Amino acid sequence: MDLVSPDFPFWLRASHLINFVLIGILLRSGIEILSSLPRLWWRNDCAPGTEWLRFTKRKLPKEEGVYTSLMDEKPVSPLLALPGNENIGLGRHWHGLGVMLWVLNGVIYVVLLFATGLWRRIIPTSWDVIPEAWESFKIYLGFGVPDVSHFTPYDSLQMIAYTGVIFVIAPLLIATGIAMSPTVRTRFPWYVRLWGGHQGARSIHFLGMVAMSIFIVVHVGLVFLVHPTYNLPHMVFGVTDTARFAQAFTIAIATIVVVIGFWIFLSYWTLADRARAHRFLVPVTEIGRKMGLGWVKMKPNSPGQYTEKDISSFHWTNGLPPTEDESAYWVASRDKDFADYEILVKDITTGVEKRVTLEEIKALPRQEYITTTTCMQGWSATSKFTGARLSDVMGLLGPRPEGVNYVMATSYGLAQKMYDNRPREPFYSVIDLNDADSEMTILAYERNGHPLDIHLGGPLRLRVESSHGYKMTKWIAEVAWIADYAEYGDGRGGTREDSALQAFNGRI
Ligand SMILES: Nc1nc2c(c(=O)[nH]1)N[C@H]1C(S)=C(S)[C@@H](COP(=O)(O)O)O[C@H]1N2
Ligand SMILES: [Mo]
Repeated sequence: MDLVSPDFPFWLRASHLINFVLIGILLRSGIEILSSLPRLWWRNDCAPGTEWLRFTKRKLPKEEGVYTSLMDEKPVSPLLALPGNENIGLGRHWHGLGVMLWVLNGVIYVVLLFATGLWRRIIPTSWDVIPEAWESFKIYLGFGVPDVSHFTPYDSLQMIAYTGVIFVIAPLLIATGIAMSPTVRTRFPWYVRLWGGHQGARSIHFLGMVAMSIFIVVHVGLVFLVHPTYNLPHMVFGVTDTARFAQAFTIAIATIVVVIGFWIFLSYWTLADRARAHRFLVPVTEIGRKMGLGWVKMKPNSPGQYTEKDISSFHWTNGLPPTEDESAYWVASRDKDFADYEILVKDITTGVEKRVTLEEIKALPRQEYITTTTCMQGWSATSKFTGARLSDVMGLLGPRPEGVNYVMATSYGLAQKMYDNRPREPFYSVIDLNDADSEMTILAYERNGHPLDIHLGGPLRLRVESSHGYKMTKWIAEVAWIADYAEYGDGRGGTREDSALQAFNGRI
């Protein structure tokens, strides 16, 4: 076989180490994300009892609207998850930061691999690798080790495994990760369908993670078991200098210990001051969000993208309807079938406000579409929603003055859980004008052709199709033009941002 230099150049060793650190961040934050809804489905309606895998003993009630997804969250130790202890928001930011750096590192690695010609050491160019790999595999099965002359620097089995990890599994993880974004789903529904919908993408993402984890365990194990006197100096110093084995071994073990320590440190650093972690992580991940999806404008589904056939038979819930204590008004109105229901539409920048009845909202032009809701916790459900465009409702105030930058929607209901467990405050969410003006942002009053179900926000809820569910305030009390969201709540732009430390930008 034609040999490229067996040496490992510095860039290769550096990107290998960086990859190790980042994969750990991705795996650990991935565990955090999974723990917020520890179930996996192939079906997009996520009906209770139809999951193909679950990591919780809790049985789900079959009835809709009695059990919220927040109740399904499961705490995981900070030793295992990043950051652990039910912090899905921060877990997602770590995942986002990890992905940005991992993809960057991966692209640099692949470009250099091709630029230097070193790809020839990894990517098989002859079918001979298959019988050769089979021979090596049989030797390993007999607890033997192929002769060192086979490693040039990789043997056929390694070539197949590395090519599979770099050019199949890693791209698969990226592709299925993208398929879980609500912005991508709204704009390119065919792409999400390609993966079997949101739940298919989520399940395949999980299986890719399992494959990657198995690879890591076997790979690290074999480095120490198969010709370690050659491998370790090669990995650490770039050359096969068996005389420096002891030194390389020590450095490799010390590096692994330090990296694991660093992973765990990140968890405790995050948990020590979650608001600080949010302040650090969100602006950094926002770069990726903006570059990736900030520019995408939503447009109504074209006919046929979703059909009535796609409508889910089950719809998950987050948040329960207001109780008498939370809103006596909402409860009294419900008892009258919402005949007198009204909301407040205001412009906080000028002080202008207007009471608007449900009837008036229904008299505005109807906007109707079939859409998939996703909660960033992981579930999805497809429904047809009908309502008035938010821009038409806000338009009842007249032209929008200069100085308005956001729309804030506040609920009659209270948040499920507050940061620091302080008394619960009304649920609210804030969206920017790009999303507020979208034709895919409505105040919905019907679902699947009947009045909006109580548990899904009846009689009126916000729908922001560009975003995850946490942007969609249910049981609307008030919609307002505001200049800045820093003055409301904890200043992060919504209840789930304040209390679950989600990002203001809900498009990913
Ligand atoms: N008032 C109110 N609105 C809310 C919530 C809530 O707890 N209270 N949860 C939000 C979250 S996190 C999600 S995922 C969606 C879920 O919408 P659904 O219950 O209609 O499926 O509602 C959002 N709107
Ligand atoms: Mo959610």
